[in-house]
Amino acid sequence: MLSYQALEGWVKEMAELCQPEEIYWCDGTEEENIKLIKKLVDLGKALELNPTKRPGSYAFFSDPSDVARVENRTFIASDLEEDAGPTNNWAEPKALKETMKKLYFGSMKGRTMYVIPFMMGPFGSPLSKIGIQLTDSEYVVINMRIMTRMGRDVLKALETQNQFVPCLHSIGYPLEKDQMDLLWPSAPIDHKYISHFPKEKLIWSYGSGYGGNALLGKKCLALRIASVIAKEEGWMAEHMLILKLTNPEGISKYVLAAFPSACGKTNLAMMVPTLPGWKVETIGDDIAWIWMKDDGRLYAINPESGFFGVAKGTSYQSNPNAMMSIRKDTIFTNVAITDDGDVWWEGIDGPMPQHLMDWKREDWSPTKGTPAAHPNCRFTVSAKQCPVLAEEWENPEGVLISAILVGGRRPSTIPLVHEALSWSHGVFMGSMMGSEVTAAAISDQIGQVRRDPFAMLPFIGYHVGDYLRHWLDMGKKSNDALLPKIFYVNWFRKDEHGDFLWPGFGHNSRVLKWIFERCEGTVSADATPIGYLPKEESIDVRGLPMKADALAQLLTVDTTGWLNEIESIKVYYQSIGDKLPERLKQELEKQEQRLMFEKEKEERNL
Ligand code: OXD
Ligand code: MN
Repeated sequence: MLSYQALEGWVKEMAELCQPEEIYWCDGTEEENIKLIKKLVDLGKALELNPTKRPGSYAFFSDPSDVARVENRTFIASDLEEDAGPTNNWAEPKALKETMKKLYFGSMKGRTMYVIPFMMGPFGSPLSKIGIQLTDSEYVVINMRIMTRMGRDVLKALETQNQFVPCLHSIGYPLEKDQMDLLWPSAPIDHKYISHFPKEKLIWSYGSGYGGNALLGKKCLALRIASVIAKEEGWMAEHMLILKLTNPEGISKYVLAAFPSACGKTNLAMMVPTLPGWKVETIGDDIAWIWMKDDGRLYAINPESGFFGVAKGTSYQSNPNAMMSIRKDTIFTNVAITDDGDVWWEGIDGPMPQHLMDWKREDWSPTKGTPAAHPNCRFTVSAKQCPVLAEEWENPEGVLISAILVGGRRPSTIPLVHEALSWSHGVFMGSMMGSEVTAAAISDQIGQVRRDPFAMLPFIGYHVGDYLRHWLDMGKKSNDALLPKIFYVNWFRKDEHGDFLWPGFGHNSRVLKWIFERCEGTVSADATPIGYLPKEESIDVRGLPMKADALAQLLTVDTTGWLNEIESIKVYYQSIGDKLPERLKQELEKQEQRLMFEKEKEERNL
């Protein structure tokens, strides 16, 4: 981090390196935003959508080589390789800086360097952090304005807060005199670097203009660098949604949920419950910063101020509140465009159009055989546009967390929901969570589980073993009665024909109800070898489109499947190496013993 006094010197030094034509300090105002958007439209980089259909909204189309986060070009440059651990790409900090300096040298020629002061977290929160991003991309500026609190007020806050995380970003496409610009300039893949320097708390990103590679407040600052700061300072930066759940009596509880990317965090955060009288409101859909107060309880804030959601699959059926959020003043990236100037993507409501402009800006019709929208197409929208945003979403003091959900896509073995026996058993659950690989593309991994501890695999800024120890240490500072209960949920279990057993979406409220009641202590559960499971009668399935024995299947403990799972977790734990906490090995052994005991019982009863 740097101090306020160092700000001007750092900007000057980086400008000398990148050699922009001019430097512009962003104030975050509406006028500034309009000016930048006009520039992008005039250059043909942004397309204004039909204002009668989607007012104040614009579409961008990226280069086909720059469409997603690039995990293999993402680096943790800790002094020692062992501090980055087996799940990160490590680079030696000095050498990485030398390589990147060569790339940055003159990389902003012919462009403006924008200085973006931004705050992650509500103003006045003890956890909020200031970042300053330098970028040569107007697209990044207008997105950062939505995703973070950006502008003049942040510079004011910096005077007292004093410290900021310096974030340097260049798309890596300088313009020599008279050189024509591209619609989406970026650098070739082997020149892209998304680099983190954990000791200095510094971010250097080069060569990509897309999403988490370029909007540096999100994954780079709020997860990778924040996870390092959090470990040092004794709090947690997690890849989690935050939701507020209110029962028919008007009692509210706050819930965190960690699911791997593209497993429905945004849908759950904005869910419309199908259970009468229950209400879900949103605090955040992607990241939570969590800390323990003197009362020994955990509180959380959402460091972001907008949603950078996957558009594909979003519809009034899957997520009506997201659809209502994006009716106006939204930035769309890599979606398709209808003939009347609106947006379209696979999975959106309504009949398939016969003609579109696809995300590559080419003519498209259903016979073309390619997706019209990119699978990772996105919307960027202010949280304030979400119709179910909780009124306390910006409370600097955070919200009191009652439950933490972990989960992923698991067609077999894992039941619909089970509750951890203790905090450390819950950390065990989070450590082994993940999704089964089903996409034919990665054929050698089909059926295998890609373990994604607490959905943080690509986002932990240090060694995964130390990260899991930090989770256990957080628990040691309090006691289980005060800590949130941890639950493993799996909406994706399938029957023997490959059909989903659980209808999902708004019906997930029926599982949330059981979780709520467990936190209240008003519903009992069955103690099983893997944790507490609901009794069948505790999950309200009235009116659900489900087969007769589906709930029983969803709530069985598949002892043999679980014993295989234990073997697979052992292999995965070995890959973490010596830093894996002993306590987690013990949790694994205890679970294995409970399962073996159960298996013997089953065999005796046969
Ligand atoms: C995201 C991700 O974009 O997790 O939120 O990839
Ligand atoms: Mn995410």
